[in-house]
Amino acid sequence: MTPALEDEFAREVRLGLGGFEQKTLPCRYLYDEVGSALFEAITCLPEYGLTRADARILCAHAAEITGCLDGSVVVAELGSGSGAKTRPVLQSLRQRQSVSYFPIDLSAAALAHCARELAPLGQIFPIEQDYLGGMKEVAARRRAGATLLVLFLGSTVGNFEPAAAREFLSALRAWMEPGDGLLLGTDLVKPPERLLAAYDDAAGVTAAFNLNLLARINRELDGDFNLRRFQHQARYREEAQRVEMHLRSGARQTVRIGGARMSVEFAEGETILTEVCYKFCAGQIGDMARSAGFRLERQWVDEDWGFAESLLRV
Ligand code: AVJ
Repeated sequence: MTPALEDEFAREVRLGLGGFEQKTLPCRYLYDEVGSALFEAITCLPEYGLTRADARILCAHAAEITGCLDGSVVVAELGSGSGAKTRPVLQSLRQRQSVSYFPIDLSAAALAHCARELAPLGQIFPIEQDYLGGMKEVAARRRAGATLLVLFLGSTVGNFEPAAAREFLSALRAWMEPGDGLLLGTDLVKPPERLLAAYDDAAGVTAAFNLNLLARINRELDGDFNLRRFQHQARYREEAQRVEMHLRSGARQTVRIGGARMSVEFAEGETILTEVCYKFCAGQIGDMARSAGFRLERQWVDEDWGFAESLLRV
């Protein structure tokens, strides 16, 4: 990481682990190179049907989705990953026009991967930025007169608290124009056993993904977390409709993090909250859309897993 980003990581670690309340770390730090590779592995797990459901809907309905938008369309995507899910959307657009695609990602490796995969389908303009910074750039560079289709897939919107999700979608909308579309992927509420299995798989990949956050603090901030003294834990809070990922301290212990100039005390059983994953009812998405200045135009649901793709319009 650049020194500035490293400072920010240190600051957020100090903020999240330094107080007296529930300890917490921002989930975006789960995705360093190791974490991103582990997440890719999660998407292949039998227990984690989310990514396959997302891809199934896009594959089955790409023509309908792009058919909702008229005129010439340019595509942007928030968090492109490898671009595998996006392929059918670009393919269906290519049958009527030339394709311009702006993948936005903080990871240069992810952008390179997706540019390599999708280059045969059209012109790719990778943007190495956070989501809103990238949208600002798309707004400046999009072809005049074209309709913008923004893809926000994978239920990443579920990692925001509800108020923050509305704020984020409003900020996104501010970089869009009337007639533009936002395709929003959201995981739906399902039985707790299924959700818990999806976030605590038998092979322990999700546990490794979560624990890697402590390993990353050791690597980048000179921490001395003993990973054997922490355990991955997934909880489902039905009333809040959210899964939580925690790291639970198996003993009373003190951890020193040199790069954040701090020592952290853990009681036995105390946890660090590392991620919240909100689950939705199909009917809630229209309300969320409206409160952010969109209207819900169409929705496609995968009934096997319980996942919705919603086309929102400005
Ligand atoms: C890609 C962030 C949406 O919340 O389900 C997978 C991340 N965390 N397993 C999700 C994740 C644990 C995933 N998102």
